[in-house]
Amino acid sequence: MPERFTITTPIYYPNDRLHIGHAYTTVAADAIARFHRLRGDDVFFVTGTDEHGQKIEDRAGKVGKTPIAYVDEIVSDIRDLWQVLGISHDDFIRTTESRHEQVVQEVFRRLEAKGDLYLSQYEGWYCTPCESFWVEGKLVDGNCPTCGGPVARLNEESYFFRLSRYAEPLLQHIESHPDFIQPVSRRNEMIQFIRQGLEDLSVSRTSFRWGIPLPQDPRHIAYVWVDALTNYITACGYLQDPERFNRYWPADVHLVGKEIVRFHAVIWPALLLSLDLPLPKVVYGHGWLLLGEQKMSKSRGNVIDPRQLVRRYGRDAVRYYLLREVPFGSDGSYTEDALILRTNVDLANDLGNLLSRTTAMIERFTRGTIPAPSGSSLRGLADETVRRVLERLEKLQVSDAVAAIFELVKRANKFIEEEAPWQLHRSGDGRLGDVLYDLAESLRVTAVLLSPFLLDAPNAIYRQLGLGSAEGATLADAAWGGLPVGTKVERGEPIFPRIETEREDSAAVAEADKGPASPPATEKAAPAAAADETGMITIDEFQRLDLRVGTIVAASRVKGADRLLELTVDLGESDLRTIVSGIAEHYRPEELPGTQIVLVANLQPAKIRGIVSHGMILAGKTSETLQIVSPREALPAGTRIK
Ligand code: ME8
Repeated sequence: MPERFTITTPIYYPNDRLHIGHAYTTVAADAIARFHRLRGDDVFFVTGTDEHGQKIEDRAGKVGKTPIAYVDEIVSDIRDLWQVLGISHDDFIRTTESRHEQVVQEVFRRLEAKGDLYLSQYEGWYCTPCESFWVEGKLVDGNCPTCGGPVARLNEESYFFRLSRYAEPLLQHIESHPDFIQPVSRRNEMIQFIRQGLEDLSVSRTSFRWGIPLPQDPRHIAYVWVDALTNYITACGYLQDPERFNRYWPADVHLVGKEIVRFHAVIWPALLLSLDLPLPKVVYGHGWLLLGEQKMSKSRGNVIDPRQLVRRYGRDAVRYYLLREVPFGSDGSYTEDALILRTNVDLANDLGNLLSRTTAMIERFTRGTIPAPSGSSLRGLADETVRRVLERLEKLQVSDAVAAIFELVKRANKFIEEEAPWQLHRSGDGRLGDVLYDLAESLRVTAVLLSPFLLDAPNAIYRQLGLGSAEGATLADAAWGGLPVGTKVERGEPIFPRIETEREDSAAVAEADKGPASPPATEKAAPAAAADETGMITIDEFQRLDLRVGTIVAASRVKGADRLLELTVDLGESDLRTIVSGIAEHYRPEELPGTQIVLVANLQPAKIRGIVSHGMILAGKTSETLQIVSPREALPAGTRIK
C-alpha cells in the first residue's frame, strides 16, 4: 500500500509577475513531490493563487480593469511559468473558484456555530501589502513590523475569531509535536510569539468588496488570510469529496517562506482546531533569496525573472541552482555568476564530463557495450548515497540531498583518475570491465536519484547509456546492478555545454578555496579540450590556456578567511585584475606589491567570500612551503607565457 503524501506551496498573489523567489518555493516543493512519487507514494501536490483582497482590487482599478480580468491574465502567466519550470502539481487552486467560495462560507458558518466568531469594533492599524492587522504596540516606529511600510488606521465594525482561546492548545500541540514547525529556529520564534498571548483576530472587512462575503452578514468580506489559508482544505476536497479529503488531509508539508510562518503555524492551526480538523504535520519556513542584502520582492521591484534564466541556461540549470545553492532553511544571495559557476562546475564539469568520458571509454575499449563486472568499488558509496538522499529529504534538507548525489559523481570522476582505464586497457588488465561497469552504473544510479530534481539530464544519461528514457523510473531502480551487461551505449552531445561568459577572453577564476596549486577545474568542462583517455593533451589544448605575467600592485587580507588574500594584479594595457588567492598562510600582504606572478588569465570568474576573482596565480606547494611562480628576471606585465 503506497503511503500518501500531501505537499503544498503558498498560493501566490497574482498582483504582479512572479520572480525566482516564488520559483524557489515551487521548485523545492516539486522536487520533494517528485521524490515521493519516485518512492511510490500516492502524492498530492497543490499550488495556486490567492486572488482576493484590497491589494488586488486597488491594482486592477489602477490599470482600468475589473479585478477578475486583471487576475485572469496574471494567473495564466503563472501557470505558464510553472510549465516552463516543469512543475508537476496535481491541482492548481484559485481562490476565486466557486468550489473555494463555498468552503470559505461554510468555514465561517462553522466558526460561528462553535462560538468562535463575534461582531465587534476593530481599532488598529492595517498593512495592505502584508494584508496584516496590528495593534499600536506592535508597530515599529509607527510602521508595519513585517515590511517596514506605512500602515493605515482602521476603525470599523468587524467579525472576530476567538484566536485567544487557542493559545494554550496550540502551545501544547507544538510542544508535543517537535516536527510541527521547522526549522527549529522558526519553531522557537513561534513559541515565543504565542507565549506573549494571542489576541482575537479581526476576520472581516467592510472597506472593500473584492472577496468572499460572509454568509451571516454579506456586508462583510472574509479577511484575505482566512480565505487564503482555507485553500489547503478546499484543494483536498473538504465538504465536497469526503473520500479524497480523508485520503489527502492533513497535509504532510506546508512549504512556505519564513515571513508567513506565523499565519501557517498560529492562525491556520487555530482555525483548524476550531473546525475540529486535524492539523498539518509540518509547516516548513524556508529562507529568502536576497538580491544584495535585501529580500527579493514584488513590492521592492528588485526581482529576477525565472523565464529569462531558463531561456539563457535551460530549466535544469535553473532548477539545480535553486535547489542546490542555498542550504534549505537559510537565506542566500542570488547572483548570476554563482548560477553560471554551479552549472559549469557541477553540471558541465562533474556530471557532463563523467558521462562523456565514460561513454567514450566504453566505445573505445569495449566496443561500445557495457562489460560484465566481477566486482565493484563504487557500489558501497552508491548504496549509501541512496540512503543519504532518502534520509535528507525526509528531513526536508533539499540542498544536502542534492549534494549527496554529487558526492557520488565526484567520487566516480576521481575513480577514473585513480584507475586510469586507458592503462588497464593497454596492459590488458581484467579489471577494466569492473571499472567501466562501475562508472556506467554509478551514472545510471545518479540519473535515477537526480530525476526529482533535474528533468532533462536523467533522460539524457539514460539515453546515452543505451537505456531509453528515465521516465517511469522508481526508487527500486536506484539499486545497484540494474544496468544490463551487453547494453550498447549511445554516445551523444555533452549534456551541459559549458556556459561561456562575455568576459571569457580576459577573465579567469581563482580556485582559492582549493588552494592555488589546484588544476584549473574549468578545463575539464570543455569536452573538446579534455585530456584523452591516455591522459595526454595536444599542443593546441595547451595553447588554450592563457598564462600571463602580472605584477601585484596591492594585497590585503580577506575578512574572515585565514587562507585568503585579495590581490590587485597589473596585467598591462590597463588590465587591473582582482584575484582572490589562498596564499595568506605563506605571504604577508605588505611583502607582495611589486612581486611578479604567473596568472591563468582565462579561467572563469568565481565569487569567493563575496569577492569576484578574475584569475588564479600559479604556485608550487609542498607540505612545508608554498612558493609563488615568478619569472627569473622581470618581464613586462601582460607578457604571454608559452
Ligand atoms: O504571501 N525568497 O503570497 P506572495 C524566497 N498570498 N521565497 C520567496 C521570496 C524570496 N525572495 N519571495 C517570495 C503570499 N517567496 C500569500 C500566501 S498562503 C495561504 C498565502 C515565496 O505572492 C515564499 O514562499 O507574496 C513566500 O512565502 C511566498 O513566495 C509569498 O508569495
